[in-house]
Amino acid sequence: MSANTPSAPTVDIKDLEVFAENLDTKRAAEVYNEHGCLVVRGLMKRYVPDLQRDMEAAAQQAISLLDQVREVPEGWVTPDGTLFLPAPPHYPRDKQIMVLAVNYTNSGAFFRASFDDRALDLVEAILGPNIELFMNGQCLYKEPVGGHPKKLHQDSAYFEHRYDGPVGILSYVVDTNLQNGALHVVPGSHRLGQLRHVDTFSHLGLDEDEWPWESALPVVGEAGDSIFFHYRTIHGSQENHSERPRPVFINRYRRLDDYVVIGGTSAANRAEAEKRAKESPQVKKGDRGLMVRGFRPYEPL
Ligand SMILES: O=C(O)CCC(=O)C(=O)O
Repeated sequence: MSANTPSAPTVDIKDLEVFAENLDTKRAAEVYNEHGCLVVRGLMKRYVPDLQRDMEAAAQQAISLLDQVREVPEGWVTPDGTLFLPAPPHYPRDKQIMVLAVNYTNSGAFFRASFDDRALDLVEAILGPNIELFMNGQCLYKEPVGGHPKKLHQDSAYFEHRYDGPVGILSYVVDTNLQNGALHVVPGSHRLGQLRHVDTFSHLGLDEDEWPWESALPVVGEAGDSIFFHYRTIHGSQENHSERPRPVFINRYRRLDDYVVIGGTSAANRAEAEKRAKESPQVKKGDRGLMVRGFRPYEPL
């Protein structure tokens, strides 16, 4: 650890936690604004059985397509769109699942979860009345017995926005703890601005000497618990050392006027994108997400 290593979080999980039953939306939004993260116990419980079924079907499908895999800079992609990383030596395969091809276009349960009323009441309290979906929904899947870590990072390293960026909601599909890869968050880190990221096993991540796991707070939770996080909030999760898969799904939302200004998946392509953005500042183009709240007035492109 370096002399500047951040200390362990002083915030306790109780400071971040509210319950979906009897949700006080205003207070929950205050917690999010203060800490850049918020845990809503039980918020997505009703979607879990269907999502678990869809994610398991997709995992089997992706594995059956491995003979048609294509190499990409981030790893390998099967024809259905599942991203694989190198597997540890003891795996029966040389590739392990990272991002599963389950999204709003192939899972009804995932799409329904994206416009859950209680979730959107909260997103509206954070972002205001007019809200669009950002991206198509994302499912991360840690295979059993050593499934990949996602190193600590800010999502803004991957998709920096002009304004406040997307609010992410990551939901557990199984009970998730320190053994199978609980999400870790660094409360308050949304105020640190954009931090320097380096290449890691799980793509862009923070330098582990500067941001060790001890600087983050693990969020142990049950299937259906949701973690809201600002796109600059540092977060990540360690390997799944249990005997069962550890899936999560992520819904992301943003204001209608917000848009990506710098994108990247590696230090090199992110640096290129930064250079391009400096040379010719980005403007909002046609990347409009589906509306989940409010109205989008006509605006010529
Ligand atoms: O699967 C996880 O726990 C981490 C997901 C994550 O950090 C991300 O997608 O940005």
